[in-house]
Amino acid sequence: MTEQPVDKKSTITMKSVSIIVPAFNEAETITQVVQALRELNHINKEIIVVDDGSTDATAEKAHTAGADKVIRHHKNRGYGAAIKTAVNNARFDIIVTFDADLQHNPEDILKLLEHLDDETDMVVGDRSAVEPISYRKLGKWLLQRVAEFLSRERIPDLNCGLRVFRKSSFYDILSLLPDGFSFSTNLTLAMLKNDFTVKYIPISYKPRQKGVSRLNSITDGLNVLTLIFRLITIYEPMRVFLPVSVTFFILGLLYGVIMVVLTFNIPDGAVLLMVVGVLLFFFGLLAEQISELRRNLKL
Ligand SMILES: Nc1nc2c(ncn2[C@@H]2O[C@H](COP(=O)(O)OP(=O)(O)O)[C@@H](O)[C@H]2O)c(=O)[nH]1
Ligand SMILES: [Mg+2]
Repeated sequence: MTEQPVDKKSTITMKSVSIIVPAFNEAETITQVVQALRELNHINKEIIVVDDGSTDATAEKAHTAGADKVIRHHKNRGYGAAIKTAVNNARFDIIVTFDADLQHNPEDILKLLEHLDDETDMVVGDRSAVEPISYRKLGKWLLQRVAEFLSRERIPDLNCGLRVFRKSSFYDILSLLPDGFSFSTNLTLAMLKNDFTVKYIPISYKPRQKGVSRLNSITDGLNVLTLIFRLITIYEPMRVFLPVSVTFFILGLLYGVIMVVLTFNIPDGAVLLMVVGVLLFFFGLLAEQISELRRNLKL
């Protein structure tokens, strides 16, 4: 790596980074994004645009605008799949992900890079102070709370598209990363659960001016619920299974004791509740073993 840390400024100056721009039908904005990234000084960079099966001229425009690499997926494979393709084709160890819709400010990349020191594995843009209020916020808020519960850390912005990390840490957790939009959420959580250090730095964020967001409130709302379930079972099953199983068991026990006192009879319902409690506990243990194995074997 060509890093010569003389002073703060030159530490940034010498960094070589691969900037990845995942794009799906962003012909209206990709030219401006690539040009703005090209104008970014103080870093040695390559710009990789992944056109994820767009039906418009995204790839051609990215190429004309001067992207170093334009990689095309023949069909739409998802945000996460696009990042994976790009990382596999990246020249440098430091990876930056940057949205194709002009919502991010390229100068913020330098800000994030400044915080990617030897003790830090990933720096994530934090939009919490500047993001407009929307109906999407409820799902996001819920997901964020679950993520904080699972990681036992404060997470101001779980899934910002502007982030920097190292290829090496990325490959360490690759097996936990999905192909779709939940990629960003999983990347943050997988890093935290693997004891990598993640920092959050406030960035500016503009509303989308052209094109439409690919997130859909209903399907993505449902996806949030599946995602929460998936995250829990992957990362920390017992933290959910244990309280639920204990609740079932105690309810059954209380019901049983009350009925024995009142009728000298243990009702089937009480036994059932306790059995469910015990079974859930064993399911939790099993899930815990699988989660542990996945993490150790990087399955
Ligand atoms: N590779 C890939 N990128 C996508 C897809 N959908 C959206 N993107 C890109 O992901 C980034 C963020 O998407 P966007 O729809 O703006 O999401 P939002 O900013 O959370 O509303 C943009 O650069 C999009 O072009 C997709 O299906 N595949
Ligand atoms: Mg956007």
